[in-house]
Amino acid sequence: MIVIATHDHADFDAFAAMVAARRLHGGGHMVLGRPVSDYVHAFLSLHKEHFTVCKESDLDLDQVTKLVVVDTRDIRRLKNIKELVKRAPERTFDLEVWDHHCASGDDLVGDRNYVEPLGAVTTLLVERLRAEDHQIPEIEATVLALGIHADTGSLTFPYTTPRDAEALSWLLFQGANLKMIGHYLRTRLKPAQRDALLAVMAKVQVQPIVGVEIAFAEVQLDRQVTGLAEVTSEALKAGGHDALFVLYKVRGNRITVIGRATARWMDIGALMRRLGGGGHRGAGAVTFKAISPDEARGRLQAELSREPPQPARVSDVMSTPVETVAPELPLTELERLLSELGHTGMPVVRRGKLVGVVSKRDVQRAHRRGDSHRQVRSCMSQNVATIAADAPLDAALHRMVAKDVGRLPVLTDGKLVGILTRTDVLRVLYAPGKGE
Ligand SMILES: [Mn+2]
Repeated sequence: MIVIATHDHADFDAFAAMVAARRLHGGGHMVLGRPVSDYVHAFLSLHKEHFTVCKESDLDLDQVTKLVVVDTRDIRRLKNIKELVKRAPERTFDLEVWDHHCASGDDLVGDRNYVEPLGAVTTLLVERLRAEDHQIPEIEATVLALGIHADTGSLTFPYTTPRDAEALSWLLFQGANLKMIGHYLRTRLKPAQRDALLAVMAKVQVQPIVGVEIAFAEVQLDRQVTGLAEVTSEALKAGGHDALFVLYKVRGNRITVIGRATARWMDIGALMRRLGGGGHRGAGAVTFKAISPDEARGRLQAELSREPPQPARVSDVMSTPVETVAPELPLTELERLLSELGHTGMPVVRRGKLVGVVSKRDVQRAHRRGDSHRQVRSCMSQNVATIAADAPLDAALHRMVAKDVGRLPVLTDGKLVGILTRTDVLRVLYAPGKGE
């Protein structure tokens, strides 16, 4: 008897990997611990005939000849097969592990271990199905595609690999149903979650901390609502904040703080662990007992100021020292200088003070007007958008887009200390794992 299992709270990647393992092995009992994610639950209740699942207690464990564990190998996440895990060290069955997570201190080691850092573990199993020339029925191809979509954010999360995209493409060739994929990927809030979302949105206050804007909300709920993590992410998405912390007060004096961040310079999980909770980089939570909202907020604020967010700053990225020109420089000289330095524009400085910016385009315009014999000051822009050296890079990016300029002179105490160009910003935006 083959048993296929995954971690508790199975998500689509976990479930899809089980379905793929079942096909690879030509059958098997899929063990699914309760609860599973809402989306997997909704999918399963409609597709019961296709995917029979069971509990460990339904099985005669002495009959197990092979155990396939997918999407985790961390023993602590396998409580739903704790008897089999207990037998693993002196097992009489074959053990196969498929995973895409980093090693933890408490890992199962199988007879065969397929572990690669892909966006979705389903990808790894799909590659094997493809290599073995399996034909996948439409419903199964749809589940497998959902697994890859779910764990890669539809191929947009930073750790997505070209192999995830290739596996997804193969599943479409196999007939994965896009209408059904779209249906199960859409976030659908339950009425109680919608009410909570409205309450959060109404209470959001944005507070600048070390120059970045972090949003807070304090919400009183009249009953227990499940899925507040989802509510918090929807509020973050709708508000467009870098990070959002919601203090949910339910009954008595329990307060659950849920944090979510889109900015990579915030590590919500680390912050929540310091407060006694948990989570990962983008999301985390902590529950306080016997505490007032003011106290809870105070602890959160204290922790935030003890280890403040570290966004990239203008001074980390700007070009310095900066080459400048005087307003009296003839345009012909400026042109020569620009092409020699390979710049498309330069700040104009008189007696140490920034008085304008002049660009190649300004010079070309002067040419067309027949003004090329004149000086820099005749065609420079005087109303110059600038940025402070300690401003977050994000603020500089917004200013560049809002003013539609390609360079921002960087000032400290009114003194020109550098220049930030589109090229500087793009270099950071395209760098893996850095910046915003
Ligand atoms: Mn996964």
